[in-house]
Amino acid sequence: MHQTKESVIEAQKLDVQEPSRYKVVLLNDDYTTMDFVIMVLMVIFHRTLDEAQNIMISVHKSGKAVCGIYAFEVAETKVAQVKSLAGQHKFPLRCAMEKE
Ligand code: TYC
Repeated sequence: MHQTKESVIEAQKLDVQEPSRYKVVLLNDDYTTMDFVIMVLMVIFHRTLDEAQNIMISVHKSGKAVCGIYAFEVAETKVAQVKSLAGQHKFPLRCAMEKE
């Protein structure tokens, strides 16, 4: 969110800062199957098949892509869920959060 210096000072005075939001990104690797990544995007990130396919291809081609943007604890939970599911299936899929 863009804020002017004045609006930051106003918001601080009023103590009305929006909570920070975090991008959850998936990173490419050579071993995780495309189908597994699509399943992760549908189950954990509630993406449609079409969206999941597009995000997966974007990660595959560019190295990473944003799966969703969430409040800190939600983002943390998504990252942990991806890591847990990938581990159960013995895939090296990496997932990280980045402050928006
Ligand atoms: N590059 C993988 C393959 O060719 C597919 C893949 C896509 C892996 C996205 C990870 O986050 C990822 N099987």
